[in-house]
Amino acid sequence: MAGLRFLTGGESHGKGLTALIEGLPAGLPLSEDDIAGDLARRQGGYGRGGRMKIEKDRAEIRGGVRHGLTLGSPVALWIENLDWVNWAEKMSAEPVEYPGERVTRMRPGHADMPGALKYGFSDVRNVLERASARETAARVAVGAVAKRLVAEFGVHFRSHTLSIGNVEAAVLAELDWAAVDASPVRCADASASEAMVAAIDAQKPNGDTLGGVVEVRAIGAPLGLGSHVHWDRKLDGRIAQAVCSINAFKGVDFGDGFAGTTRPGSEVHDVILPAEQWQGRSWRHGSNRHGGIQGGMSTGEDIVVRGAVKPIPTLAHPLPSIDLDTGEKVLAHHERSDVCVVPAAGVVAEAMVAIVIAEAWMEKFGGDTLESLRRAYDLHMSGLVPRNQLPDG
Ligand code: EPS
Repeated sequence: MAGLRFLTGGESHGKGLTALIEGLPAGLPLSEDDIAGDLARRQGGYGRGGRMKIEKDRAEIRGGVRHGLTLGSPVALWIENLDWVNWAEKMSAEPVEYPGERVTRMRPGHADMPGALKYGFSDVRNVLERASARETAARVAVGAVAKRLVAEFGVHFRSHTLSIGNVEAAVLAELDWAAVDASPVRCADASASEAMVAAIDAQKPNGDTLGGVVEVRAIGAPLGLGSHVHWDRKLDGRIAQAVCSINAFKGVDFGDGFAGTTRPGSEVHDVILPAEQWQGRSWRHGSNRHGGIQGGMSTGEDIVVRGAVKPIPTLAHPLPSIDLDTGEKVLAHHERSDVCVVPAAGVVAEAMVAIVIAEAWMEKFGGDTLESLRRAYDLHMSGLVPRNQLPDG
């Protein structure tokens, strides 16, 4: 089924991150600058730790593009870890004399415990290096490529922060995306933004961390991505999987989602009303409580996805845990860490939603070239009209 797929490789303090994207059409304009902006957005956000002062993420295109256009072959990306020089011995691929202290004090809430036991490691570092959210830099690079593809058809993506800790943004009828970009926590509500910064500051001396909720919108996706016919073709199911796969994400909902469960159906479902020409049709939903997906298919409305981000589990004041070697009670391992990653998590979620939309796009419109994709897209769009307006209708 995969119309587009990708893999990433690399550890947090290894030499760098690799991403390989398979299934892009030939002829798509693509440059490293198309990827740079999102990588920089992911690195920002109030509440990050010392690592982001070291890294200056930039994706190098190492394959699949010639003279600014994709070739239809896999696009290979490389992001260097600038911190690698400080870890060259500890993270060496070759055997070394001093591999560094082993990590054995497993962090509650991290991949440490299940990972070390499942893979039979005596050093938790063998798990935590790959489980680290550093890997999300590679996903954001892939997401930028996915965005570049669907941008050819006018689709774009936004994200913002809805809450951090117990500070919630006001529900705004119109979101000011410039205000989101200007906010250190990527929140459109200026007073909530200030309160979120204060909440993060308040946790720092406690050595504690904060989670929150982010929202992603895919704007301009046409009706008909995904399908109702099989569980694994449903667009909402696929987006949920992709967003939940991001480090620290614990929940996903669409449109009114969980909030809609407290109201009767008549107050939840979006009525379909006559409208001035909209996407070729003379009707449109009166609201978008469904979040742009019905029956596993996009409806043409904005796709609205929210993700719950737990407070990250690396605490400067560590929680009680167990030592992997001895089984005795200890305090969990702590290195340098972030207080809050919610603003960055929104950028990562945006990338994952873009990847699923681009995947579904390639399945629906297929094609080896951007031009053939365009033809299939135009044909599809011309059919989304009342039956009596079809040539043989
Ligand atoms: C992370 C711990 C921190 C974060 C890291 C994820 O890294 P370090 O241990 O080097 O201080 O900064 O995130 C990134 C490196 C990144 O690029 O987002 C963890 O344990 O998950």
